[in-house]
Amino acid sequence: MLLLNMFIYRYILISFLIIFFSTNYSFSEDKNFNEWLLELEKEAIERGISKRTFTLAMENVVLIEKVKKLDKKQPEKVITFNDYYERTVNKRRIEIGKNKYSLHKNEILDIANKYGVQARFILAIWGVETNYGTYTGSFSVISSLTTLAFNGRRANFFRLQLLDALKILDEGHIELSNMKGSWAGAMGQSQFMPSSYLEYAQDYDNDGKKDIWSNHLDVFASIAFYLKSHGWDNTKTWGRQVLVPKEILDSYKENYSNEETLKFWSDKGIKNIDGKQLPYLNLNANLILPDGPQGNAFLVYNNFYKIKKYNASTYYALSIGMLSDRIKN
Ligand SMILES: [Ca+2]
Repeated sequence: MLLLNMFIYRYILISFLIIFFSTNYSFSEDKNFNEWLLELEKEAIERGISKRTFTLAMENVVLIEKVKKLDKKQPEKVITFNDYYERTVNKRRIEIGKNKYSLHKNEILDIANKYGVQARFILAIWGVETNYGTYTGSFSVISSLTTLAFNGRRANFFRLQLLDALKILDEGHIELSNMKGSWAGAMGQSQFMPSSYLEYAQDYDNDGKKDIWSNHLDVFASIAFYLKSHGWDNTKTWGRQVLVPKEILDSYKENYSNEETLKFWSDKGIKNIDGKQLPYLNLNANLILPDGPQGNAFLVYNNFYKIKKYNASTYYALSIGMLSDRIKN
């Protein structure tokens, strides 16, 4: 009788657990997942991550249904640059950017100077990535990355990111419960993936922690160091919006290489967006037509391609450049 009661209680308990976890967890994955975790643990320990950190991080890990869905989602339908720009660089974001500049002026100018990246670009990236640190993502980085590493479309990539995230925990920069990010593991106010964090995150205030989640000095320095490490030149800007004569638009793709200068384009009749002459300089400048000949036109310099190292989207890099101009003015 006692045995039967115990059996019933266990059955009830297991049913309860299945119902409780079923939103995030499929029990058919159970066996595979445990084997996978054992392998991961072995690799983590080989990489010098302590068993204690691994156990603490992974004991309550969950596979997140929402992350699986987002991973399978098709890319958004194609939008024009103007649509993207309206979403990304609205009036409010420009105003907040200017206010943040005033608020943090001395600190951000010190950081701009130390790393060699103009303050307005640091602010623009901070503004677009996380709305100046206010939308940093609320997913557990460890659970998101585990979900993507266990059965995502780019499992190998995310497995390495997960191992890097464990290393960050092991180094003590952030508590597990505060290690939050986007569904795909981009972390904190600068939205660094764990591998970028390990290479570029900075402890600017020297408190022993590279805190891109809640320390704005570390955030500014980390963004600046990322750009500088990719070859940023703070004696130059990113580029400019331009007016292009019809003959050039008609023949753009066939006739021009990507190695021309401002002088060259000025001679071809390209003007600044306000109708003024371009600076007559030997500065390399590439003509970019993000939506083809009918849309906006830009001449971009080397720094533009450094912004693309942060996020490979052309719309993104143009928006960062334009937001930085609006913050400056
Ligand atoms: Ca710090």
